[in-house]
Amino acid sequence: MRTETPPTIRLKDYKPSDYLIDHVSLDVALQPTATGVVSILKMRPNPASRTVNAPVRLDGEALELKSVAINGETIGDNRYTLTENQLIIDDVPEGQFELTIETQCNPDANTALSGLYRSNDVYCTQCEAEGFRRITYFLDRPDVLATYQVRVEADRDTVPVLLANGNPVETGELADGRHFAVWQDPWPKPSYLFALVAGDLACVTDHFTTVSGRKVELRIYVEQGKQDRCDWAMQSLKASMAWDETAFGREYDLDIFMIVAVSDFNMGAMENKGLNVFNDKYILARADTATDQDYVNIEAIIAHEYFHNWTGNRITCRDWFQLCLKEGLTVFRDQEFTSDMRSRAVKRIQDVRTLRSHQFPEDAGPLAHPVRPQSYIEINNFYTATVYEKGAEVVRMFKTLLGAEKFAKALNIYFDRHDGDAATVEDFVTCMEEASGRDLAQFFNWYNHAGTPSVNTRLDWDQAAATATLTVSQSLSATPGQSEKPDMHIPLATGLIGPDGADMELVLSDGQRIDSGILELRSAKQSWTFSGITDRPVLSINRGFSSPVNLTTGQRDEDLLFLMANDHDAFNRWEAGQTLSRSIIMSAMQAIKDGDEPDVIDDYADALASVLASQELEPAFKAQMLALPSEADIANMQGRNVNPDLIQSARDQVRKAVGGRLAEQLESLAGDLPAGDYSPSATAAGQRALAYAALSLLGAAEPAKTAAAALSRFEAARHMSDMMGPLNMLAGLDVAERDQALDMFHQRFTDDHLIVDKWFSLHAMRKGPDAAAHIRALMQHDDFSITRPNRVRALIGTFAGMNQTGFNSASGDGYDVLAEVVMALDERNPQVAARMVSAFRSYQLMDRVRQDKARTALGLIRDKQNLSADTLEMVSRMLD
Ligand code: B3K
Ligand code: ZN
Repeated sequence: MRTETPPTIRLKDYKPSDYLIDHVSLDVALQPTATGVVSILKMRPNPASRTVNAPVRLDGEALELKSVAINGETIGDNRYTLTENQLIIDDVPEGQFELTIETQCNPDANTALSGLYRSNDVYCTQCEAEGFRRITYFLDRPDVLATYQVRVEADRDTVPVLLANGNPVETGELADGRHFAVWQDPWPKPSYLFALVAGDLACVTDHFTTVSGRKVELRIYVEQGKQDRCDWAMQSLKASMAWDETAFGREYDLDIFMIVAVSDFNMGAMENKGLNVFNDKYILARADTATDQDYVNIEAIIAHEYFHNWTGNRITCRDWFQLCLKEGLTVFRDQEFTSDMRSRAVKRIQDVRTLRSHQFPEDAGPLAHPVRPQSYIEINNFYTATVYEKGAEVVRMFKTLLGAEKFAKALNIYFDRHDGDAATVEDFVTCMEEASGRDLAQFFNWYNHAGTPSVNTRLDWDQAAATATLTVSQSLSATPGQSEKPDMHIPLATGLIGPDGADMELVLSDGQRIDSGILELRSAKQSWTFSGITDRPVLSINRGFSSPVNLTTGQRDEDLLFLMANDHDAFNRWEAGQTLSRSIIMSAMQAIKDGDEPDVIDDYADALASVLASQELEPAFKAQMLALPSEADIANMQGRNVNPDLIQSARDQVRKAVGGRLAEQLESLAGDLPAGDYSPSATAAGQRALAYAALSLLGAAEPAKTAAAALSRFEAARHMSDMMGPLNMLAGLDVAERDQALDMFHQRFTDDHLIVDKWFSLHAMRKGPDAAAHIRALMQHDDFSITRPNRVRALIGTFAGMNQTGFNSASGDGYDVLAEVVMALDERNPQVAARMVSAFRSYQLMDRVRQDKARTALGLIRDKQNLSADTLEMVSRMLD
């Protein structure tokens, strides 16, 4: 057990730094186990600080201090104090001064992959959030912005490529087979955006000419031999640069933009100024190695990191509590980009699926926290679905409330006013208020209050008076640390649909027209009475998922079927299908429990059949209509005393019934693949998505027959998407073809680490009580390695995050496997361990037996010797 409790950092305690650093000159002499760093800091007291003659307190971690000099004069160790994580210099000259610090660090010993580390012989850095302090002593906080000049030096033969942020200024040869490169970044930046990469990397180049005619060199660095897998990434980068100019008026600002792909990385990617570092999973793609989903992810993540150049880098965060300021806004921007590049309706559906599967469970359990948290122990634990995805929803709600024009105006004010600043959420909201002239104080609750609001509606039609009264109420349950909840300001995009399928005009009884269709719910209960409603209206509310709420309309099946067929809002057509199928699954659960016959699904299947037959609807949308709510979604809806086995049986039963009823139509769709060579286009990918959604339902209906067909399709496949379609289907079935296909897949791609990851993920989806034992066996496989984050995420992350019955097995085996992995990982890489342990976040939904087993597993982790602050914080929040 730990003895000391790590300190809690609070937003209300924020104070400006006592000192500023205007310029950093860094000299890094790379050696695998003893890298020397000389840092020269041009410092001065911060005029915004109230403390005079304060000591200089620099952050540092896992560093060996060699020397300290002030204005060129070395000072003795009597002039400074060295603690485990600070270098404190009490007495510094007044005004400006220059501090020179010489340190040494050990990249090879850095298994945490934070700071400077080496993996596969490539030196790489990761500094967000607090990794720079593992490279040198520094004011490692985002509100200290400096320009940087970086000289990197290494062995010429083994480390030919030397990269850092900014523009290249000089390279040269040195004695003893060493060489160097100097980079200059003219844009002041916080230390978390620092990056350095060095190694034997291959490079693919291109260029982009910005709107004002600046020619920017583009480079993507990858492992030698992987150059032919960079085309899509390069194309996506150029598309992102062009889109940010037209959609947001943002131009790139350096002579060169570089991306480096590395295979061991704690996260997806990182937006370091001018030198983005990526998990190679989100760069490398070729038709025979990457799926449609990989192509989509690459396009979106390249865009996301590129967009950070403005939302995050040019305007950064004052402190880490403001993380959503850059992340929520940048996710919103990448969502808009994908919507413009692909199908807006399908993108919205997918984003809401992600929100429901990742953010809603977080908001409903012990890890719930506001979009802007008020305290943390380890900030890396707050790179969450709430900060990112709900943060993006909050930005989207601004757009809904303000309208596109005023929203654009607000963002322009934000970019103009705060360029070069370390800003706050308040700064951002002020821009929204100024552009719209609205008071958004109540809306601000979305930043401060955790939890997903519940919204209930009721529509009363008075035929005689030709009016319809819509009554909407809201409530928000208590979340950890927040027992009192205010009324939220909830924009609801609403329509009343007439029998002809067209929207009726929304005219309030006082004559006011609501042309935008946006109703603003601001109190616990509100009513709107619409006049001129001569026919019975069907309510379509929260269109486009205008607010991230749990909605209950209590609509009857006929109305949901009507919406599925008629709503012009594509999102709500899909949503009606989800609501209906969820209630069918829930009744099937009840029927199984009672030993009854399950509900008849004819109407629902007929509605799906007409969706599939439609000439207007795009295939990608139809594929979404075919996918039932996930087992986890049903569990979240149920809210307590969950038995995942029952959910799975009921859901499988419904899928079987639907698959059986639609078999003929599904057969034909499953065979309808795009002709010709592989294209990652949205159209081709959509057609494949539909074919494989159809195949998957057929697999539920007729497993034996479909499995045999799927195996042949797998063998005949000419690219990775056509391989993974049948494989995904087979992975969920208990048939011999599954094992045959998986074995062939592994044999064929043994040398390709990204594809071996896919193989592990497929195995992790094995359903039922033996799943945990299967995971244990795979952890003994030669290809499994606990030191490779992608591998751990592929096997353990998929198992704990996606395999409901396997992970939540009543025996507790699934929980035990995760606990063991977390404890083993924690010693090497606390960030990844803490991330993995969050898979326990919904254990309180489970029945008593499972809850107890999960609590025991969490307790075991908490009591482990020397547990990191990262994991301890997560486990404690879940056990509280
Ligand atoms: N900003 C990084 C995430 C850093 C995570 C640090 N634990 C990637 C991104 O959001 O774009
Ligand atoms: Zn981001």
